[in-house]
Amino acid sequence: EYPGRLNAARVLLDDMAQRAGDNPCVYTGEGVWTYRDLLERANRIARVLVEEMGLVPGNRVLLRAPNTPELIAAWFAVLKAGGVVVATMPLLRKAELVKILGKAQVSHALTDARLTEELEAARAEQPVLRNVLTFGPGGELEGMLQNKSPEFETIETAAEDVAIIAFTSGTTGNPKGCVHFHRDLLAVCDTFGKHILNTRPDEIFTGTPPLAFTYGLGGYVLFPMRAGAAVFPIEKPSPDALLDAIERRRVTTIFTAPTAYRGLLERIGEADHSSLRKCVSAGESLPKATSDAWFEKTGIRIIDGIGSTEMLHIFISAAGEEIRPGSTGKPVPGYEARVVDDRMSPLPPGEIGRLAVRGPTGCRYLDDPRQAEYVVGGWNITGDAYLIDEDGYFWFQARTDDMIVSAGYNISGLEVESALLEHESVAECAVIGAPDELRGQVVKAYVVPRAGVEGTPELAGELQEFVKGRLAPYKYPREIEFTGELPKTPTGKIQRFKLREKERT
Ligand code: 3SK
Repeated sequence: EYPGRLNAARVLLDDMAQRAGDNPCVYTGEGVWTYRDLLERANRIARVLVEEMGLVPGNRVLLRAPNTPELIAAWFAVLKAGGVVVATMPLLRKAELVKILGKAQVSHALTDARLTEELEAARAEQPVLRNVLTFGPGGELEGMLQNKSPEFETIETAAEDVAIIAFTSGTTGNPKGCVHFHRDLLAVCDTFGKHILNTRPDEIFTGTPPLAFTYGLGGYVLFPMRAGAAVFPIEKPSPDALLDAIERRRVTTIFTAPTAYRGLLERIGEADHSSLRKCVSAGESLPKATSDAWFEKTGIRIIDGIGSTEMLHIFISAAGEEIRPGSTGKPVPGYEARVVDDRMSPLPPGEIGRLAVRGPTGCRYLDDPRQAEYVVGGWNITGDAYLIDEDGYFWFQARTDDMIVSAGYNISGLEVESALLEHESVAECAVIGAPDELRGQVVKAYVVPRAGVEGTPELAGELQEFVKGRLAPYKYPREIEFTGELPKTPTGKIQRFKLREKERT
């Protein structure tokens, strides 16, 4: 239950700064911002948004930056000014940005000064974006903040006003905008944040997912700040950077994906990990072997969880003694989950079916007919196949759609195919997720070259660079196999499942 008038930024930042203004809040490269420092910075940015950029409540503001303290301040500034945050993965390319700008009707943008090129190119095609300001190193914002007052009265929004629109790539490459209200931002804190994480004010959070991915938003903003804890954002996430944060910054709580835990296994045993208390994993299913190996090296059981951008954050998980390695856990208090058949009837224990979930958050696609596929009879159908055991634990089986999940990133195979098909040497292609020990899956492209073109390693390298130039680089096909033809149905539909089966054998 939340009051009808609610601005999540007031609860997470203004109120916390009042109660614990001197507490560390955001660790920067050199020092630390207290809650009061972050509040004053967010207030100054809010003033720039309103007084210099003409922002009015309800305007959608695109944020484009790596995970930096400045991005966190900008995120709060937008909410405080009554705007709607549309955070984007920093590496998105022009074509991807054009779709988001149009779909969310983004009127304003704050972008890291190092990432302007693709955004300006997108803006040329999507003039709905009226006002862009750069921030971070070499940006325009810093100079404008000097003569702004550190006071700003947070706009009174309603609990059900839109706070963020989080984009997720659909299986077709046509991104879906997930709308979340101010109350939703608090609801995930008061479910997963409270019952599973049980955050204490002396914790320091860090992790690898971008803040634009709601998994990261929870880990760097929502959960720590609901509890008066601190965050150390990592600008260039990697296993090395994570290790450095653990050893040097003495972080207590990490949010990352199984790939990163596997990437650290070799070194975490020898590192000083004595500060670590909680390790959270999501984005892809956590195998028992990874969970056990991490426990052996650190003595810490990873908290696995499944969430979705549609649900905002994690809705099945377990912590402490409740953890059963290999299982995702049980519905987080506040959520209900079941496994259903195609007619939405619940299945008995041990039977595999579709995961259905409902609770205080849920899917609200922005103007998208796919809403009717995701929400059926009040239940959110996540696209995952699960079974429930006799003890009520949920066990992941597979994705039920064509989504590729690689190192925690959701990638649309069709979007990669579209990019490849723009290359003059590609006649046909099919992109699937191939099993991979480190990343869970890697993007693999089967390519039929045009007549007279030879499928050489050089061409494969050229195609990889070509895709990287069009899509966010994490989507490029790490593996390319040339073939004379693709498996098809009699009506000519590519049978991607046959390629997936081939990868498994
Ligand atoms: O992939 C997940 O499990 C996830 C977790 C939290 C928030 C968002 C997502 C997609």
